[in-house]
Amino acid sequence: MKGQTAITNILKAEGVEWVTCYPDGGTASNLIAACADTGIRTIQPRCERVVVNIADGFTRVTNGRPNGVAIVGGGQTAGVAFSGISQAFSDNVPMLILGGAPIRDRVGQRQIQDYDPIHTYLKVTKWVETINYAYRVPELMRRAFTYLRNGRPSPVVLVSPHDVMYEELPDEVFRYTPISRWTTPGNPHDVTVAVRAILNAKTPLIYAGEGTLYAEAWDELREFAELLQVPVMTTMKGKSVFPENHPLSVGHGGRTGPKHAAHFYHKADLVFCIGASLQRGAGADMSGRVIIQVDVDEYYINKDHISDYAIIGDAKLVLRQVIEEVKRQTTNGRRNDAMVTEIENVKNEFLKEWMPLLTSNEVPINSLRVYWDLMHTVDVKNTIITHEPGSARDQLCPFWEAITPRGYLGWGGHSGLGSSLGLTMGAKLARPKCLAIQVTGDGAFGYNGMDFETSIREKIPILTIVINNHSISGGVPLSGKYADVAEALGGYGERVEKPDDIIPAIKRAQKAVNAGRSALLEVISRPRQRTEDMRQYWPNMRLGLTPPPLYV
Ligand SMILES: Cc1ncc(C[n+]2csc(CCOP(=O)(O)OP(=O)(O)O)c2C)c(N)n1
Ligand SMILES: [Mg+2]
Repeated sequence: MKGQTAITNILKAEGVEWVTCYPDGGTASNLIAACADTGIRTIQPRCERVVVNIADGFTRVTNGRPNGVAIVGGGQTAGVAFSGISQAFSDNVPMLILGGAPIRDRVGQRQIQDYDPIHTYLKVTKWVETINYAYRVPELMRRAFTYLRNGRPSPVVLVSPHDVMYEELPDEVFRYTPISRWTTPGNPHDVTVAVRAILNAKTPLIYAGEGTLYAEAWDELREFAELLQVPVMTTMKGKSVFPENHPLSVGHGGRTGPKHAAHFYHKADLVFCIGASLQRGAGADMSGRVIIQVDVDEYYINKDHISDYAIIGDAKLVLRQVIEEVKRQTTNGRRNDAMVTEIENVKNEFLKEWMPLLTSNEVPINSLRVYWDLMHTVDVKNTIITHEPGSARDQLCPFWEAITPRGYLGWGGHSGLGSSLGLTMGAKLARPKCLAIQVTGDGAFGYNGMDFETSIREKIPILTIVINNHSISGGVPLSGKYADVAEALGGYGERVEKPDDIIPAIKRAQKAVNAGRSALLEVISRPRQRTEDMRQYWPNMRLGLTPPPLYV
């Protein structure tokens, strides 16, 4: 058996039905051919970064079950893939990247396209290794999937020199059994003292991050919150793990967030953080409160904040323990109906305050109106929405009510402009029956806009909404007719210039997507000044969450 066949046989055994890829005339090209021979679908975008982004989006939406797999080459192609990989690393995405490496007998001789894969990827992966002999394929793939399925989610890179692809390995060496996911509960003592602390707190807040999604712990989270009637705030990446129409939801906190998030965040004397990094900068700063931190390992414990209590373990198992312990220390939890009313009141205040903008008839169109109309036109339950960094994210997030796990896809440890098109395609592949939507600015669309064609060619129909304000966040003036671009690439394109046309246009676009054709709505929006953005559009500036830096 050839090295390349051993790799694709293992992918097949691990339940991989398709890979994203880009040929390089070397390792990647061989792997692509071997995938086809093994019956694994190959999806080919127009650049390696999108190769990574698609597999990344898929991995997030499946919570790594199964993991997405991206095939890229070495040398120059690795450079193009790098920003996608570093972003997946910054967001803890457990995806596999198979790449190229210099031919074995020329290592270190600066051959054409030479590069050092280990040092290139060392800082942006949980594990990177070279398959230096074909007979080592099962051993190293076994290790790769062990890292991918267990512990802290994170990308893994395995690179192979081209010659390993066609090197033979004896059939008797090829032994492979798919890798399990092993999880552990918390130390019972840590659970007991943490529950005692939360029961002693006056105004506790639950703060759930994306780790809770990866652990698929949404039912337990809800049961725990309801048992003590504690408000639940999520991180931006954790948004959707708790239904935002639930009476205990106070939305999310991140670079922006709704008023109710800010209100309960300010009030909290104790925060029960679960699967959240508490990284400074992007999320709400939790200093000054008693912190209980539940995480899959020690990495984020005592990192940017002091963890007064820590429970190391799988979020789902720990929450189950916490629920049982709360029941043991109380008689059937606690009620706090006044708090539920308080959440409802602040939520209503927030919406009242912003309603004039959400329903604005301004021309050029106010983008908040677009998000509001969108949310009230699509079937939110069967939608996955994501966005680009910048105004799209900061304006959409506080108002989009996520009600199903992964119905909203938060990302952006590295906030790389141009990532969401690939992420959206990956989300669609994970849930083909959902409407997958990407909201982007005109600047962001410039990064990977041509990959709209990939969604058409590869039959991954998605909806793209370009907020065209003819500028990069109010800066350098841009030009372009993006609806025309969509049509030229074979999709459905429509330019929307009047507020009353938003909903009919969304319906027409949805019809195209349902018929299998990607659609792009280009909404002509108001060119804005940055200062005005800050004051008028970024609610957290007004509501007192951590101020967002301008360009992130
Ligand atoms: C690769 C990359 N470069 C730069 C940035 C910083 N950045 C974030 S948003 C933004 C402006 C994007 O402009 P556009 O997509 O038109 O959105 P607008 O704010 O105009 O709606 C920039 C430059 C980034 N996040 N990623
Ligand atoms: Mg713009």
